[in-house]
Amino acid sequence: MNPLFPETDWAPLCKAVRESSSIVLTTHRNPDGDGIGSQIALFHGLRLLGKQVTMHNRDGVPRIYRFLNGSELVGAGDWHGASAAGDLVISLDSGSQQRLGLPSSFFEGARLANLDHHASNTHFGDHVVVDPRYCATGAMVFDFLLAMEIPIEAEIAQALYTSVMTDTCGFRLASVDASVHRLAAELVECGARPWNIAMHVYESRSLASVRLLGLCLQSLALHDGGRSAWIAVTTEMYRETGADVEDTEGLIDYARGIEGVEVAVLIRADEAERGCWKISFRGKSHADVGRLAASLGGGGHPHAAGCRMRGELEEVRGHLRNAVSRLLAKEKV
Ligand SMILES: [Mn+2]
Repeated sequence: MNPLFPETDWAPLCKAVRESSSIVLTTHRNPDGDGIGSQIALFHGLRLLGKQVTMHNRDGVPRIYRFLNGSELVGAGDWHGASAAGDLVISLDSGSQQRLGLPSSFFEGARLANLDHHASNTHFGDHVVVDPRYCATGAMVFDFLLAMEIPIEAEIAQALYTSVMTDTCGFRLASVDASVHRLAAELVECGARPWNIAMHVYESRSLASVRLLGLCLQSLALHDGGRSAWIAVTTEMYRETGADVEDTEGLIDYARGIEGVEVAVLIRADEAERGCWKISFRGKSHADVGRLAASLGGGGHPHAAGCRMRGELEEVRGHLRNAVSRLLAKEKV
C-alpha cells in the first residue's frame, strides 16, 4: 500500500504517539463524517499499538454515523472539571482549537496534535500536520497509519471510507481525482463496505428530515441571475416537522445541484443559541467559498465552508447576499 503524499513528514507525530501511553481523540463541533471517521479509524489504529485511547466530542456522534464500530465509545457534551487525562490530545479535522468547543482545562497537562486538511487552519497545537492537498482528514489518518506501520484493519478501512466518501460529497467535488478513487479502492480491499456506508449515510433519512426538505424546497430562492441558491431553516420549521439540526445534513446539496448555480447557501437557526445562525456554503466550480467564509469569520475549503452569524434572519440574509454577489461578480469568467 502506498501513501497518498509520501513526502509528508509524520516523524514528529509518530514520536509523540510512541512516547504517549494515554491518548485522547477529538473533533470539531457539529462533527461530520470526516471528523467522526478519522477519529474512529485512529482510535482502532492506536489501540492496535496497545495505547490507552479515549474519545470525546463536544457534540458527540450524529445519528447517521453511529453504525461505525467504536462510535458508542465517543464521550459527548460540555467538558467540566479537570483535564481529559491524556499525555497527548489529537484534534482531527478542526480548523481551530476554538472549533473543538472544549475548555482549556480539557487540554491541561497534555501535548496537543493538530491533524487537518483545511487551508484556513490556524496551526494551533504542539504537533501540527495541516495539508489541504488531502481530500479528507481521513486520508491523512491513512497516511499516518502507514507511517506508523499500523495495519489497515477492516473497521479502520470502514471508518476511513466514510471520511473520504462524505468529505468529497460522495466523490462529486471538483477536487476528486484518480488518487482519491485509488484510496477508496484500497480501503475497499482492506474491508470497507461501500454500499453499507452509503446506505447508512445517504439512505437512512428520518421522515422528519424529508418533511423539512419539503419545506426547504418550497422556500428555496435563486439570486444573482440564477448563480446563487438559498435555503433557510428557521426554528419554526424545526418545530413544524419535528426535525433537528442533524436532519439538515445534505439539504444544501439540493441547492448546489441546480443547473447554473455556482454558490449554494444554507442558513440554519442555531437551536442552542438564540439569535445565532449557522451558515454553510458550497461552491460548484470557480467560486472560492472558503475565502468567502473566512472573510465572515468562519473557514473551510474552496468548495465547502461555513461561518456563524448573529442577528435577525433578514439582516443576516441581506449581509450574505451582498457578500455572495461580490464574490460572484469577481469570479465571473
Ligand atoms: Mn474534512
